[in-house]
Amino acid sequence: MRIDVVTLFPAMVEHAASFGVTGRAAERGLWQLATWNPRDFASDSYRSVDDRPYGGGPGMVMLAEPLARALGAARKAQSDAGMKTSRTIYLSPAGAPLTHARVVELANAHDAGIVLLAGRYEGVDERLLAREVNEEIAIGDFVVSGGELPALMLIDAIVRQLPGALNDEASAQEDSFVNGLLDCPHYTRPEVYAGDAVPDVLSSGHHAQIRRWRLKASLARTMQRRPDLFARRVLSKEETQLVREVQQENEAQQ
Ligand code: 4HQ
Repeated sequence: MRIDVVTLFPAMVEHAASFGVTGRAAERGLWQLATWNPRDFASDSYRSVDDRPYGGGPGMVMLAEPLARALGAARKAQSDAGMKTSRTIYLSPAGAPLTHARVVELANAHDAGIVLLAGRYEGVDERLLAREVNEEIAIGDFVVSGGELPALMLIDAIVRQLPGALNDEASAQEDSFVNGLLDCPHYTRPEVYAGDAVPDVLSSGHHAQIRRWRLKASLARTMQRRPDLFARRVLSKEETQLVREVQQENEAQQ
């Protein structure tokens, strides 16, 4: 997997990606990162990358031309490295909300290069987006100061899905969202913390009961905290029974 990022802050992206799961996965050769600074593709002696918005208003807009040249260089580098295709993604609050399903699709297309455009200021000239961008992705309904952190979040979510990226392959399969449910609660030592004991079943060694307890806890949490996710979930026979138990326990509590 190869990911190229067009950014005014290449060191921010490279440094952040060098830690933890993404850093180790790069050392293992599972993915490669390259960054491209639009400032290096500016055409005037000030190396301008932004200008005032037509129509007036606050803030600045990123110029199309330096971005087009930076994106072109990124795609050429991917092609020279043997990638058959490149897909350009702009990180933007106006994009399609990122989902685990989209992350898995992008991670599975390992032979297609990914080019991420991280904008600053008020955004990017719309004509550049229309000509050069295949897809806009939002990491949430809130605004941050640049596309670098959203790009890093997308990178991290993709890279942790690559086979061999996690030391325990099972952990990627049990996380929140993987089966359309929130993850269950986790506990470690000590067995009693601040007067609170770990649920008995988790120390029982009874694997079937532990699995059932965790599934039930995931269902209960998802119903409580993410009714939108829960409504879309098709329940198995076992899950229907567990949901009934959760509802009975909740009614007994009222
Ligand atoms: N920005 N999801 C504005 C975001 C964002 C988001 C990135 C801020 C683009 C120009 N990106 N720049 N939310 O807030 O992806």
